[in-house]
Amino acid sequence: MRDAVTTLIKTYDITGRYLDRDAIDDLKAYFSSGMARVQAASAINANAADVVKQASAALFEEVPELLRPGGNAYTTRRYAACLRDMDYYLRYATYAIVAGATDVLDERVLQGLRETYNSLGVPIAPTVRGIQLMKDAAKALAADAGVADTSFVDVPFDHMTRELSEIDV
Ligand SMILES: CCC1=C(C)/C(=C/C2=NC(=C\c3[nH]c(/C=C4\NC(=O)[C@H](C)[C@H]4CC)c(C)c3CCC(=O)O)/C(CCC(=O)O)=C2C)NC1=O
Repeated sequence: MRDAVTTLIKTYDITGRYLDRDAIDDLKAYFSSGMARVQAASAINANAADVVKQASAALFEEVPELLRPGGNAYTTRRYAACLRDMDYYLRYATYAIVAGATDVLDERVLQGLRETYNSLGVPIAPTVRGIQLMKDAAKALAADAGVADTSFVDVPFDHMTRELSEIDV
């Protein structure tokens, strides 16, 4: 599991190079956005339960058949599994925000996930929709916490969306 700094160092170490101007620019960007990353993650953490609750409620309103007999989130057990998955996506997104890298998502969340979902019949499109709804909520929370440019908050959510659905967002 790597963050923005260790990823950069690894890249340069492989070829035995000193950090060049590009690397220094990347490092400056990472460190200068550090407080904003921590602020955003902290605002999301403090409201995580609400984010999951509201995003899932909005998702089930948009796709009500998920909760009906035959739907993948039908039965208490599967409903709970769905909310738990949403919570995983949100929590790991906050780790990736702090790390400034999506490595943690590839390693801990996305590996084998599509296959698992496909074998259990968990539909990808509404899952992706749920992730995007949480992204909107997370951005709003970061903005409320005083983060001026919240575009970095998009990155982990869009990464999970892209990897899950293999489509461009
Ligand atoms: C930390 C990394 C991690 C992830 C991401 C993860 C996901 C994950 N979600 C699962 C199931 C599931 N995931 C869902 C999710 C949904 N169903 C829907 O209709 C909705 C679209 C969606 C919620 C938004 C459901 C319902 C199940 C249970 C499916 C079943 O057992 O039939 C399973 C199968 C095993 C289990 O039930 O626990 C895994 C491994 N597990 C992990 O350890």
